[in-house]
Amino acid sequence: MLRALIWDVDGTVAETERDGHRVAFNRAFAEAGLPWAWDLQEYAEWLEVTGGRERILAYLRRRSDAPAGEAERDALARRLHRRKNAFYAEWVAQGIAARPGVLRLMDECRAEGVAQAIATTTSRANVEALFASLLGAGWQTRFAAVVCAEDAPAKKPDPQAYRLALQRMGVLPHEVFALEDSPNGLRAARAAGIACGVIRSAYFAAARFEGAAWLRDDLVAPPPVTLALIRSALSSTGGRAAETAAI
Ligand code: XBP
Ligand code: MG
Repeated sequence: MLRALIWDVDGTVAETERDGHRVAFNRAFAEAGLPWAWDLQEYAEWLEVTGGRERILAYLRRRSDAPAGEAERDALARRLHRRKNAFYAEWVAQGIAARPGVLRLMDECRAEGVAQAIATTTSRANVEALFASLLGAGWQTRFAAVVCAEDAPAKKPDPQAYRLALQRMGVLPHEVFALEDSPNGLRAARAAGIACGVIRSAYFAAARFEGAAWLRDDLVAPPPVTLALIRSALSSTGGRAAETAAI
């Protein structure tokens, strides 16, 4: 029985990476007087590192013009990441759209009493900004659990965020279904024993998604992703070894 739907955030709920996070990282670099900028292609490579602070730190370790000591690099990454999140919040405040079908599926969950949770590697402040913009001030009441970077420091593909969401909701892996857009996100859900459908996003359009319950370009192309469709995917996988099936 489907008791809960767990949402990934970036790329799944909204297309936030290309014009949101990426540009905000670049603004933080520029503000700090650093001659670094991630173009569309380079950002695709750095997106493999989940977590914005971790992404900056990995980049600093690679650059010869970054501080040589790990402690200084860590301090710089934290500083840049804080500023990056402030720039990201500014971007979200200008107005952002959910991906097609997301709000409809969230409403369907509410109407049918299916609990919802968030399991993301992104910072709490970014989740706050995004969902307040999409759903309004009382957005938290919609979710039985909101698991962010601060709650689950072991980032996807580690299953920590998903395991914590299960624990906080008091549900078992075979009773829930996850929605993701990235290979690391899919791996995290599967490692927690959760069946997972993938909605391709701009940055992972060509990625391979082995073990997805299904793989789609969006939630709306016929047949649209509804709770009935998710229930049928969950029962056909038994919530365990989900196989990729195009629907
Ligand atoms: C995607 C991420 C995040 C964002 C940046 O998270 O990897 O790191 O790119 O946000 P998800 P932060 O798909 O799990 O929602 O700077 O706050 O980490
Ligand atoms: Mg994602």
